[in-house]
Order: sequence, then structure tokens, then C-alpha cells
Amino acid sequence: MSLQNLLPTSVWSTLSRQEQSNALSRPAIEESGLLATQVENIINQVKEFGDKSLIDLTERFDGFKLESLKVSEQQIQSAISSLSSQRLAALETAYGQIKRFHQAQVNQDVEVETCKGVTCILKTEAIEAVGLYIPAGSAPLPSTVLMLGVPAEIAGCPRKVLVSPPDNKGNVAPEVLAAANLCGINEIYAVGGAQAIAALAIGTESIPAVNKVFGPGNRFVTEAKSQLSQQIPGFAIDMPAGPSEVLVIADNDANADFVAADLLSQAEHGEDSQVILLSDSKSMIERVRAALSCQLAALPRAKIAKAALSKSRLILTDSLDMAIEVSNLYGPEHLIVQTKNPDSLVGQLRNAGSIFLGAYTPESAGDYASGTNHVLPTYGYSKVVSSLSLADFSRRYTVQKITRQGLQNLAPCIIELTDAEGLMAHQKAVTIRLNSTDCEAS
Ligand code: HSO
Ligand code: ZN
Repeated sequence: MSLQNLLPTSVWSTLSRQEQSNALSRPAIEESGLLATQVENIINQVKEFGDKSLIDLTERFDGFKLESLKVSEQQIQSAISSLSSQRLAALETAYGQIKRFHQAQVNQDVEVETCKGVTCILKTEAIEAVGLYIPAGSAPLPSTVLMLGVPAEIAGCPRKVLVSPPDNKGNVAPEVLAAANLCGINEIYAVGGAQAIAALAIGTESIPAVNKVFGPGNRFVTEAKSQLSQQIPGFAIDMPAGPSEVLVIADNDANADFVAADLLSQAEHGEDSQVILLSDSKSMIERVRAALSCQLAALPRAKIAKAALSKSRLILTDSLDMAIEVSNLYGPEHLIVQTKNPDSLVGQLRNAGSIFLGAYTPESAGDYASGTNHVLPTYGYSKVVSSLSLADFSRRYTVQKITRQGLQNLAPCIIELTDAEGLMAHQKAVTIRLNSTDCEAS
């Protein structure tokens, strides 16, 4: 099918409300009860049989019977030495860039004397044990290792565990091991899928449980994260997951080849990826469609990208302001703005996970090397969920200290409000102190 048919132009202002909502609908995530049951079974096997179930399931799904789940230090070192110096240098450059941006996010404690004698402190503490899931399905993702490993390292998480499915020879991709090594991660297990998430949440003989799991994965991994975070008290996940997406806003001055390349870079991720172009120029849309055809033909992953394009949209808006409105409504994971003066639009752009401004800011830069994190909210969650940052690897808690005088200052307020709520034990905990002659503890 030609791209003209595959990707027709929609004219936003002529669409009915329902058609507009359809135009911005995400590809449906299959909600099959079967998936939930399959994942439940896997979780139960891991609960009951621990390591043995992980070895059996890895043999079944990944085609290799592991001797040991843990990737040895020697395996890590020989993987690193198998890589070219250029590849290692690129990993180091990306690591350095990502580190620079995340290092700047370190929080200072907040200490405020809210009224005389009442001191409130906000402190930050690294999460004790974090699990980093790195998929291997359609491509090894060393860039994702850096996006998870760098903030975990800077936050100072005492235990950083990486899990990734092995190939059919039992190996985790050498680039993944090298990236982990850069981030100081040496606890690595060659296990993937729902079983890996179950091991991290529940713990097995050789994989002690962690507190929080991060990272993308297929629908089994996503389902396992969702089930286990509801099932295991205190076990958390990074964010809800959905297919990857990009929205580009381009005006008539944009370079259509650049725009098409950006759309395809997202489309090649998976058949369920969604790409959207919004433009106030009919001719720009025509030029992008032609460029898509041309560039698509040369892509090794053309089949995947074409399938993704078939669910994607080219939308003509009356103005750039209207394009911004539509983008804000959609809430894309990635938003690329290729207009004459993109900086002037930033104030109006809302609900995007990560924004890329100008002709020389492709999404690929943020995916690999500029320094921002590429783990971002998808599926409309960018309206309420933040892009991954240092804060996700730590928790904040408060400390307070009040003097006798300070409590006296607060007492009228607390007494009035405890009266309002009828909670007399709360009131007593204040008055008992103020009526006491014991002044020692001031
Ligand atoms: N665009 C993906 C991240 C990625 N791209 C990894 C290439 N490698 C989701 O934000
Ligand atoms: Zn990408």
C-alpha cells in the first residue's frame, strides 16, 4: 500500500469531536485475560520454585539452559574486551554526558524554621536496592542501561541489580555488560521476561529481592510489573508503560527530510509505535510524506516502521497555535518542534515527556547522548508522570524538632483543629506537655 493511502492527511478543523478524539487515540494495548493468567502462573512458579523456575523458564523462552544465573566478573571483562575501542569510547561519551545532566539534579536538604522553635527538614536518601530491567527482544539496549544505571549510581543506591534475557548461547549482549560496568553495576543476572521481574520482587535463592524495578519491556514484563507492584507491599515500579511515540510540530520552513527521519526513528522501535506530524502547511505534509517513502525504503527495519506508520497520523492545522493545542491534548512522550522560532513556543507547550527544539535537535540525541533521560511517560501519562530523573532513585522524608516554646506557639492552632476533628488524644499529646512542669526536655 502506498503511503498516500497508508497515511492520509487529516484536516483538524474539519474533524468532528469524535473524529478528533479518534485521530489522537493510541494503538490499543491488548487487554487479554490470557496474558494476565500466563504472567500469574509465571509469578507463582517463581514463588514456589525460585532459581529452578528461572532456569527452566529461561530454557523455555530464551532457548538456553543456564548453569548459573549470575553473570561472572570474568564474563563481564571478556565481553568488554570483545568490543572495539570506538564502541567503548561511544559508551563512555554517552555515560559522561548523561552523568553531567543527572549530577546537576542532586538535591540539597531543605531546612526551615516555620515559626520560632519549630524546625522542619526535608532530606533525601537513596533507595536501598534497585532492579534495572534491560530488554533484549528486538535489539540490545545499552543506552537504556546508561539511562537507568547513571542515576542509580549518582543517587548512591547501595545495591544495583541488572537483569536481561540471555541469547540462545546464554550470553547477555557485550554492550549491555560494558555499559553496566561503567555505571559500577556488577550484580547482573541473565534472566528476562516476567520471571525476572518476579525474582526481583519476591527474591530467590540467588537473587535477593529489590525495592523498586525500572526499565522498559515487552507486554509480559509490563504485566508482571503491574501485578507485582499491587501484590507485594513496598515493591514499586518506575512508571506505567506503553508503546513509544513521537509528535513533531513543523512549519513550512522546516526541513522535510529531517522531519521524516525523526518520525521514522520512532517508528522503527516497534509496530505499535505511534508517530504524529502536526503542521500548518499543506505543502510541508506532502513533502514529509514523500520523504518518508524515500527513507523508508532504505531502512533495515522498514517492515516494522511501515507497520507503525500505518497507525500514525499527518494532521493539518489552521495555525501553529492550533498545532500546539492538539499536541497539549495528546501529551506525547517525545515532542519535536521544527519551526522558525521554536524557543518562543516553549511556554505554551504542555504535557510532553521530553521536548526537542529546532532543526538540529533530533530525538536520537536524547535517546543516546545529549544527557537527558530517555525513559519517559507514554500513552498520555506525560500529563501526570515525570520523565525519569535522579529523584526516582531516592526517597524524600522529613525530620522535625520542636522546642517547648515552639510547641506553645503551635498549641492554639492544634487545639482548635483537634476540636474540629474530635480527636482528643491528639490534643492531649500537646496539652499534657504544656501543662507539665518537667522542663528538662526543651
Ligand atoms: N526512543 C526510545 C529509547 C531508545 N531509542 C533507546 C534508542 N534506543 C524510547 O524513549
Ligand atoms: Zn529511540
